[in-house]
Amino acid sequence: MAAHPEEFAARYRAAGYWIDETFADFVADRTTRFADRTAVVGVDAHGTPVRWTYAELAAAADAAAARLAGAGVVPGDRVVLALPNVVEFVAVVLGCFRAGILPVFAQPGHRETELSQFCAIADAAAIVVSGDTDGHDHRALVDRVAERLRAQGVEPPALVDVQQWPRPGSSEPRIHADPAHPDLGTGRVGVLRRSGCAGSTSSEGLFAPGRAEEVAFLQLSGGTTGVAKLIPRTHADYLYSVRASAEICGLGEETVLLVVLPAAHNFAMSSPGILGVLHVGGTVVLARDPSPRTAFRLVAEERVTWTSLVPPLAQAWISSARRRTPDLSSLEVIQVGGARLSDAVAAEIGPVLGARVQQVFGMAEGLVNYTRLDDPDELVLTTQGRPISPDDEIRIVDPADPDEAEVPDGEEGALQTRGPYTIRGYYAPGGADDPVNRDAFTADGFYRTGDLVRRLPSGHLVVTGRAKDQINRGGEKVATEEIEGPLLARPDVLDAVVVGLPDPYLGERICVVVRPEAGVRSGPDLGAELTEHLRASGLATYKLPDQFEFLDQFPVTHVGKNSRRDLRRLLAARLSDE
Ligand code: OOB
Repeated sequence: MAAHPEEFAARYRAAGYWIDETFADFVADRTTRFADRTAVVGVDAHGTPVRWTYAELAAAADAAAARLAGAGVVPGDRVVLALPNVVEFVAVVLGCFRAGILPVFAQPGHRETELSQFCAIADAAAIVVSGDTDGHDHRALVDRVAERLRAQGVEPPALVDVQQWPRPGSSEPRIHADPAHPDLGTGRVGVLRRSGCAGSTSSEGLFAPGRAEEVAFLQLSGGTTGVAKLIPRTHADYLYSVRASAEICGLGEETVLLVVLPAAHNFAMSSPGILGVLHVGGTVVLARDPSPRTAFRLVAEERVTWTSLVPPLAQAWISSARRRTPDLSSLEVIQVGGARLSDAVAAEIGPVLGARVQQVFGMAEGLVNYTRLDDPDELVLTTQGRPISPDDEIRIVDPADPDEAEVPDGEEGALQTRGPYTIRGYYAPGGADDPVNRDAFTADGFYRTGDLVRRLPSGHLVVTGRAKDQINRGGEKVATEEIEGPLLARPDVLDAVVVGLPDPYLGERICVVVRPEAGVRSGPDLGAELTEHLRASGLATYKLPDQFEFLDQFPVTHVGKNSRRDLRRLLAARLSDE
């Protein structure tokens, strides 16, 4: 796993981007400084409403850390979190930070395919779930994950179920009462236990928390291959993006942020997100479900000032607000990002929802672009913003050129980036030489985003397309390989190609084009059977196909590979005929 070369690190320190603050310091400082202010509003894992001051949040974080310790987790360990938007999520994240445990930010929609990969790659000591969530038994899910890992010879993680914790507010164990881990909660711990990252040049110190330039947690990459990629973010790099984001967005103690998107996502976490709000002493309101009804009620009740949406949710808010005329008078800014917001929808947000729009084009690997609050409307409504940092380096290259020459100013090309909060490599077994890193990073350390963009003279980027094998389904990223793999394993499927089709609501929907074996009856029944197969294979719920099409022959490229582009065209023609 490549770190930033010293020459760059020195520059980022000198510029004041990287400072000597860890997440343990951050939590200790903010929860003390803002002790009596309201930090978190939401429901717990049982659905009971909870309000925590910063002091209460600190206590809940300590209690969560103690529970992880009780499950055998020690500082330096990685712990996979797959929680819905409940208050325990914030407590566990902050508890990990205080205890020097590294969270791996999974989603409650992930299933055994994803979770077992995250556990294996991160060598996770525990997995934290909310037992019975949205109609799915997550305890049984963790059992299946353990089974898979055992079959691969990997030690399974301990199960931690927040639904089995005492309810927030009931008497909590104090962290210092745990004699086995006297340093937990002090941020002064640096114990290494499990094997660490095999690809690092020196595993010594990699997981030593308490040092700002060490890895603090692992985020997930949207993914372009069948194998998961974990993103190592350091205290220094991430906290820089948090501070800078809070400043660009003008957050303050009076900010009330409504978190509608999955809380563990990078957008909800840090752009400026939960951490940006805790940085300045504001209030985080968690919506347990993303429906406009729940969101509108919370906006009115909590006088929410700020929220972050993906484009389909922005559309849902607009159509719902037209019918119900909710009280959204407290809302100042609605951020939209994660997928391309159409200029038409962008233009409706202000008039219908009564808030200013901010477009956000970011990635868990690092780079985040914002339209600025004082940008002219023209830029706010038609661009995806400009980078956070003056030291974010942007290179726009010819995607068809093997030498990756830069395109002339203003022309479309593939976006590459490097900077103070963009990783130099994934957390991969082979380190810098691992194939995932060789494909995703250039020799001089730029991350190949796979996005096609155009840059305006102002520095604002317009996202024009994509050059990666990924579908962006309303902000949720799915690698085509993840779906194709399990389907190709079936004897009745000769070939399968997954393509994203334009969708007025999702932006793109997942279409699987199947070429059945000779004699296999295709049609809706086969589609339903294949969906069931994917579900049973343990694929995340949000990756299940929206649509199946059956073809006897696939268009191929000149080198004989299936052509996704021609397939997409063929389907568009076929669907418009119907
Ligand atoms: C955010 O992060 P990820 O890691 O889930 O996905 C990153 C990818 C980008 O490479 C791009 O393909 C797409 O999502 N994307 C957008 C976009 N924002 C993200 N495409 C078009 N327009 C946009 N506004 O999605 C993420 C991370 C931090 C903040 C916001 C979003």
